[in-house]
Amino acid sequence: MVSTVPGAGELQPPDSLPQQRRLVTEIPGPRSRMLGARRSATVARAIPATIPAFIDRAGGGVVVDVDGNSLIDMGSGIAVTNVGNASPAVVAAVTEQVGRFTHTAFGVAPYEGYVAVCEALAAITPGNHEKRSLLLNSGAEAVENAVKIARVHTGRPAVVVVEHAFHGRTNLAMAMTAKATPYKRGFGPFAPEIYRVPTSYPFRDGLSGSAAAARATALIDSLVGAELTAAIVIEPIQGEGGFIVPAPGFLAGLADYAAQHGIVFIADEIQTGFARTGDWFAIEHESVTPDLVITAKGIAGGLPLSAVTGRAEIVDSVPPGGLGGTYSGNPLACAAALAVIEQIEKEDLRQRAIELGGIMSERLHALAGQFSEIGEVRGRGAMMAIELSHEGAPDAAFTSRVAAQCHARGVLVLTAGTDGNVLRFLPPLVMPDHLLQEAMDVLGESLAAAR
Ligand code: PLZ
Repeated sequence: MVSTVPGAGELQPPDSLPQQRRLVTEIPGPRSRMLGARRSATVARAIPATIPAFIDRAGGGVVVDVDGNSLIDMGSGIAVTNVGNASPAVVAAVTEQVGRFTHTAFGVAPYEGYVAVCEALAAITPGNHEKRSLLLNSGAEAVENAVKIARVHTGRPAVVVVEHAFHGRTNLAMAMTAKATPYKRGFGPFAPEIYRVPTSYPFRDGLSGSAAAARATALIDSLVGAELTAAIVIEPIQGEGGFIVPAPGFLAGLADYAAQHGIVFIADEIQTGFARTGDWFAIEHESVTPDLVITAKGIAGGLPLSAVTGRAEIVDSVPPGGLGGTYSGNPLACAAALAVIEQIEKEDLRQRAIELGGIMSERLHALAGQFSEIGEVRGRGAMMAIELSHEGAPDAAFTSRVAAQCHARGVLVLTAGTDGNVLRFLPPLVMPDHLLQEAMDVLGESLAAAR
């Protein structure tokens, strides 16, 4: 049996991890293959598996597997470890908290950390209005709670979402998610009163933001009725759907329509939040102030935490006892979140996201000149992607081959897109330049090898 848990005496700050790509075995190596066999014998096959290597430690811009291979991390655990994996500040905060108490249930016996996270969220989310927050465990759970709040506040049933949306895997969040396979097929019946309208996808629709917004709101009028609509829920840059950056003005158009009709405008910032795009939240780029902001992922550096933050009069329309959960706002996760927020400020990681984005944008555009398969380079800050096609049609098979080539060469990349033809890049914001440059070199080699 492979032991991957070091004794306490062996713990080293992840800063000491050499920031290098280094392959000492093929991937997966022998220890990962043994763990893979144990996994197959016991773990549900429905759980996704991007790479076959099992991780032993991670930090800065690398993940190191149980065979000693050091891979460049271009995924950040799906936009979670923005401040770096096992960031020393997060480790210290969680270690301090875990020795004091691990759980009381905030709804039973409250503690300061929860309140401090809500104060921080009020300070960093868009808008100077009076705000309230509640903390939950997962992104999907926060999405569900935002919808509950919007329905109570408006007394209306309908929830409007867009094409290519991803909002989670629980029943309501799944209904709000667009892609059938693998997220929805066979899992119905789905929660009712979810309506899907077209998004703004400039690469595919060529529409201006205002034209795309007019198309969407006309459909809300004709298919749903504004007076029956509780909420419009949208990712400011669509994540799993393919890093789709809407045309400027689209989000503002939807937000204006929502404001006119008393609809709660909800930004799902789960993948885009916490400095990922160069601002605290991606919607700031469009100067739109959502009524509610949903956060998760990057909020707590890998500890499970999510939140709904928004206008006090909307959130507080739900009476006491209406929202909650046993583990929601767990004290360890709160300690981590406070450390994350402080680190983003202290290390100016918003600026760092812009720098990393600059490097990726330059390198990806150069690759687009070499590889006709790259139809578009898009994204913002340290959230960049390429969409791959063959003769104008999405090429998922090529995309998977490129990802597999990257993995074999020691660069962990993620795919995305309703059509599976997007490669996305989400480096930890603490990744050194040289690793990002090397990851881009490897991407070039992988594109050539996958042809
Ligand atoms: N909203 C915008 O990106 C999670 C999902 C991966 P949970 N995205 C990664 C997978 O295979 O399930 C996500 C998101 C946006 C909601 C969610 C859901 O967040 O924490 O996974 O529930």
